Amino acid sequence: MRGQMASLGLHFNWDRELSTCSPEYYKWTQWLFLQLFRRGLAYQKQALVNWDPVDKTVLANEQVDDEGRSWRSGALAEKRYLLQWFFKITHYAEQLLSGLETLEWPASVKLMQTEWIGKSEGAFFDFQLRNTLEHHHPSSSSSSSPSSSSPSSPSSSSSSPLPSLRVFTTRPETLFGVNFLAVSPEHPLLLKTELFSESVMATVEEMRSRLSHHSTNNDSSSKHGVFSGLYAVHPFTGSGVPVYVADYVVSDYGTKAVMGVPAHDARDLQFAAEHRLLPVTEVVSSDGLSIINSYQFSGLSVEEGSKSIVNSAHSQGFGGHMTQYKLRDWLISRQRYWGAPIPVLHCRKCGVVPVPETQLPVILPTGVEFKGRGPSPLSQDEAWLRGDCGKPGCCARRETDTMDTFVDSSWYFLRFIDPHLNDKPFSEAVRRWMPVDLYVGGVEHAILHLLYARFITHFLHDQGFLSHKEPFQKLLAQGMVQGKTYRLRSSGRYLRPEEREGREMVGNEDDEVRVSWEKMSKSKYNGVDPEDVIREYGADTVRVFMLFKAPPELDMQWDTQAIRGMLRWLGRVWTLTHEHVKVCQRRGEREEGEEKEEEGEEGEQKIVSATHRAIQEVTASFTERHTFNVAVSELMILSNTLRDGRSLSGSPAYHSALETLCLLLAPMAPHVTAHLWEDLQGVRRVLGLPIIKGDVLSQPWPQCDESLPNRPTDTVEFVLQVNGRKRAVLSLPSHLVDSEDLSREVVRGAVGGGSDRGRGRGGEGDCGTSQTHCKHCHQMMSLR
Ligand code: ANZ
Repeated sequence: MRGQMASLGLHFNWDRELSTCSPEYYKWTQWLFLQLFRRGLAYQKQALVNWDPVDKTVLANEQVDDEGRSWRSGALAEKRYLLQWFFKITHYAEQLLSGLETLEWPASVKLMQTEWIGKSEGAFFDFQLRNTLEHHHPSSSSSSSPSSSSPSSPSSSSSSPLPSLRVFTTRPETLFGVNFLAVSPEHPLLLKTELFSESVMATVEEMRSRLSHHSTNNDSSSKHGVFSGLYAVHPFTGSGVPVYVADYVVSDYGTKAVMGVPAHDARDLQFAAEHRLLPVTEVVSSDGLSIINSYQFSGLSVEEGSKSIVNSAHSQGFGGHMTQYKLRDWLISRQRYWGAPIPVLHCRKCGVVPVPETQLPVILPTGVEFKGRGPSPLSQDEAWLRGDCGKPGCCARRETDTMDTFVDSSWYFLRFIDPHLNDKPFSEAVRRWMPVDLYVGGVEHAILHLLYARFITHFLHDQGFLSHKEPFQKLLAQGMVQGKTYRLRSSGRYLRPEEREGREMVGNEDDEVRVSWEKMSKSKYNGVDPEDVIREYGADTVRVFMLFKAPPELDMQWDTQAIRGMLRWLGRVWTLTHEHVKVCQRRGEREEGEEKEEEGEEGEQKIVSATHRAIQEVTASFTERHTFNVAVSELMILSNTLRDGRSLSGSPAYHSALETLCLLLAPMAPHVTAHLWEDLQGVRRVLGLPIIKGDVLSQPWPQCDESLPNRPTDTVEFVLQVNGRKRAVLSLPSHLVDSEDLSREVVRGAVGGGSDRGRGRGGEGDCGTSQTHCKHCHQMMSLR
């Protein structure tokens, strides 16, 4: 990969390279664990976790996608009970939420984090439980209901005082519509098995095992439940409502208990209908504005009523405000060889003992056997397992779980500042250099790496290690490069390149084959080896093509054909420059003083103002908007102006425009411009200009002359449709609206940067120079 980067002319400071799997690095990942452990933010608990049956390891919630699949193996995750290590990211829920406001991130990424943190403001109510086991024990069937009269007349003959049951609701105004309560099969109340009949406990067991074996995929149709035999007293009315154990109540949310309001909640209604729970009383008017059937609260608006009910419950001691977050603690245990070993010992006498900092790193054992199944490979190395907690007669064993590798990446950016420090995780200079000004990364990390890194940075800030709370001030979430895939409709099998031959002749898609654009991958045979394209078109063509093809935040469809257009454009810039150089050289030979005919003020003025517009636009594209495609199209406009004003070739204004073009293009096409710059320097003397020292990349950035006619800097988004289908959104300077330049630039974008002659559709015309008259492209364009 380094070789590929080098051939593209991408430069990194390799002195700062770090490897998160080297003991020199993970020593500090383990140090981070110990900091969290000391503050009670790293802890172990028995939990129902996501189990990846292919990778044979657990996964954090963030690592299971919407379909319930592992982010790594793609397998459907299962639920299992295991003793696991967690980081208490929930402690930072509010901070992580409010911190988002300070960040210059794409709104979509902020929204994803906001929803993942999932703040819900509501209330809790405590319902006193009554034991009516003897009197109201329903028949043993799990779908049975309490006798219809019993909910309104709970027994007062309970043998022992029972606790109250706390529910969490976001709709406190519906309190008077409650006609059952439901607890999750994991509710701690069910640990008091003496309160429940054997048949109830057997059904609960069944529910638990169903929950632990089904995939994490949420099956919304499951509403299994069993009447617990207990009743709860409505805190305001005193009437009794039956308490159910139901699997639609989630065990890791709220209080693991809900108040069922069938009139206003679809899940509750389905449950009530299945368990014949009546009556269903509406307590909010049909227009949703006011409260009805709720005693003294009837007639109040929903907002007022909701407040009064909570306040009244609060003053009477059975309710109050409550805020809940959907965010769960970060499960960091992995049963794999990769990742840093969790630095704790399990001592028979002393329990969990952290490894002292001085003994870090706890190095992964070597020579382990990888079986791909069974327990962690670390647990097979007896010698490694033996540890010493420091107490006499100790008998300790090392923790065999390793840390999720996302822990490594949640702080690496701090280490870059001084990656070879031996005695500290990161240098004091982080205070000066952090936060990262612009962080570029894929949007797939919106709720993974980007959330974890924020959490760790907030934590280190709170511990006084950092002066900033947020790691990445600005975020550019780049799109993906997609390649064309060819898939058999019948079996879904991807075709290899050699199998596709001939098929493209049949209009790219036929009865047997489906063609689409997908993320590049070896298994889909749609990857492109950068070295092949670089060899054929040159590094600069590939670089500028990639920047031009799509704004960085959009996916880009790789089309090798379209690169040719970019090669042609760079060729045009080359030709324009050399035409100018030749004119100057000829003049130099003829004799100085023999001035070239002046083209006139107007032509020159046009070139000067086009040059300054390009400076302004390209600078803004680079520094503010990151719209590199716009920067390239601006340079294309400048080159068009220079082509139209060729008669000025050899003049100082033309020279200065070419030099500026070179400087502006240099970060994108450093190799070509290095040559052009040198050639332009060669004729400076002829033009009576002083020679500039140094190569193109060591020159100062050109400055825009503000006094020249100002160009609007705003960009407008153009939706590009091809044959009625949205193909791209291009961000272009607003001054292009209604101009011929617009169609030229957009069409360039659509056909891949240039003058591909009649690609694909049988050569209907030339899209190179006069696109607006090109039949083929007109047909392709539809702007909104
Ligand atoms: C009564 C009610 C009436 C509710 C109504 C909703 C509508 P969010 O917004 O997602 O926070 N709930 C509370 N804890 C739950 C759990 N552990 N498992 C499943 N459901 C739970 O949702 C909050 C609502 O989800 C709460 O408000 C509660 O049902 C339910 F017309 O209480 B509600």
